[in-house]
Amino acid sequence: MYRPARASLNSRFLNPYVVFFAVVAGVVILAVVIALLIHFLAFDKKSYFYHSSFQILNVNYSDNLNSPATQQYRTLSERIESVITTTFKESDLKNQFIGVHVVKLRQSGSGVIADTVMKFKFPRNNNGASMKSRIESVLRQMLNNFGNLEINLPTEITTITDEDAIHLITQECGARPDLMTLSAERVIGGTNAEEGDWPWQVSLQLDNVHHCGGILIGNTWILTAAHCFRSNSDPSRWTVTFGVSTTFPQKTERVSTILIHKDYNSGTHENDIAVMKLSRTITFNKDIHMVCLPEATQNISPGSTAYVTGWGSQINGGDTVTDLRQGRVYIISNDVCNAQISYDGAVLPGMLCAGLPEGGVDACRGDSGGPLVQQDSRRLWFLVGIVSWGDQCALANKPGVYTRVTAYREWITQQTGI
Ligand code: 4AZ
Repeated sequence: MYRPARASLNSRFLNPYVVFFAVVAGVVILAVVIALLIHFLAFDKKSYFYHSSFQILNVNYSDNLNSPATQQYRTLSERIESVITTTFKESDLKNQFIGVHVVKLRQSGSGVIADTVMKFKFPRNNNGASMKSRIESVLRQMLNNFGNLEINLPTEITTITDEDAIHLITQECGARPDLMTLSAERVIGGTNAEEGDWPWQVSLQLDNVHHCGGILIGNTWILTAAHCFRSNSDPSRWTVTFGVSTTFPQKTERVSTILIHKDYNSGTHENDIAVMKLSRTITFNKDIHMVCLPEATQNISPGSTAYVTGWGSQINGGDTVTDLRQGRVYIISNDVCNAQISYDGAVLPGMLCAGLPEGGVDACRGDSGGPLVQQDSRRLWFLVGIVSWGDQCALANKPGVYTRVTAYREWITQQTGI
């Protein structure tokens, strides 16, 4: 018997599977649209920075608080940072608070003022002024909660731009702008660096060709190795480039003076240290700023992590590279480094070893004069070594040997005033 076609069409339309999938697809599309709307209206967060100065009443200012390298500076800044962090983490702004950093401790009468930068994340549509007053109100509640610090609360906090925050942070030594995010540490060990990762690293160029690494330690001073000048020490033939690429540098500066340690010994590698003065003062930015120098007494613990960076060759006897590379190594005690299978007594007290027991990550030719750095408990970067020498590169039991910066701390001050 003949059946009209419509009937079969009808039955296909009413197929429960088709209806089900159509409904599911519709719900999914609606959910995605609603989720995107909620995301952009409520959850698309932006970072906001605030500047605030806290007066510490029960700590007397002393010269020990002049430099972030001293234990007193570190301890006091850590206490202030920790009290402020705890306060926000226990408040209703706990999900918005990202971090706080003491950018400077300064003298006020006989007491101390701590200048801080605080970072928060709020949805974009939030009212900035109301957030500022919520932050101020949380700070006011902190009054009873300062432990053994007696703090005069700031009457006001100031909203600052991202640029102002970066400026405040990068005026300080060793402070990369990422230090307030609690992000996981980058996994590195023989990989390319990104712009701003090692902002104190410079390339020292002889007749415009990369020759050695160097380290920005002030706005006119570069620290490096004495052996970089064995072929030539005429400042007019040297330039300094900044940024991760030596082919497209962010900045190039001329050199006015080269000061080489007068007792540098090319046979023993002793006193392998020199400083260069730049012809002009450098304006720091997020990608170009100075590292911290440790105190002469700072203890460098064997086994602790350090990073070495440079444009040196990737294999023994190879060419230097044009994009900055970074490697993670561990500090090795002079005793271990002087073992017979290692350097058999050639590592002198003014030197420091770092590497991996099995080799594989190391400085090499062209890295000389560059930095070996470590992070302190406040995540500030300190220079502990200057790439100096080694038996080839990355061999097992033949770690890199560095000039021990703590041993030359006085010498650096005598030459540069830093
Ligand atoms: C060099 O030739 C050199 N593996 C620098 C560092 C090391 C070896 C050689 C350390 O400048």
